[in-house]
Amino acid sequence: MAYGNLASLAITTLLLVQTTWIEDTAPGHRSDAVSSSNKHVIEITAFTFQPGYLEVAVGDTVIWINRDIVPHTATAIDESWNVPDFGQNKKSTQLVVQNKGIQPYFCRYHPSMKGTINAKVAPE
Ligand SMILES: [Cu+2]
Repeated sequence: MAYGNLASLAITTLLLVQTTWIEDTAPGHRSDAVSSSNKHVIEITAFTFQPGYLEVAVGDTVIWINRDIVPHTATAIDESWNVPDFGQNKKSTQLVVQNKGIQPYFCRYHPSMKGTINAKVAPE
């Protein structure tokens, strides 16, 4: 009986050690998970998307922030997606990238404003 209690105490201690070890390594796993669905910010200043070319992964979120005093849009040239009118210093509606491939876009109000998103499939 006494031996049995000792054995269960030893097992409990072992489990505690194992739990601690898992907690120590968990933050690394969490940051890996975050990096598989990144957020990207494109700022608009002086009628220019910055950066004008952005590589993302499918499932990533792209946020446009307008630093100009006039409204802009971000609209796929093939119309497959559209981030509608967003005013000064306002974050756009967040776009979650659904399609892979090179996706040129423009501003509906200022068609000379152009940018490109290149969406790749995220590695497993
Ligand atoms: Cu514009």
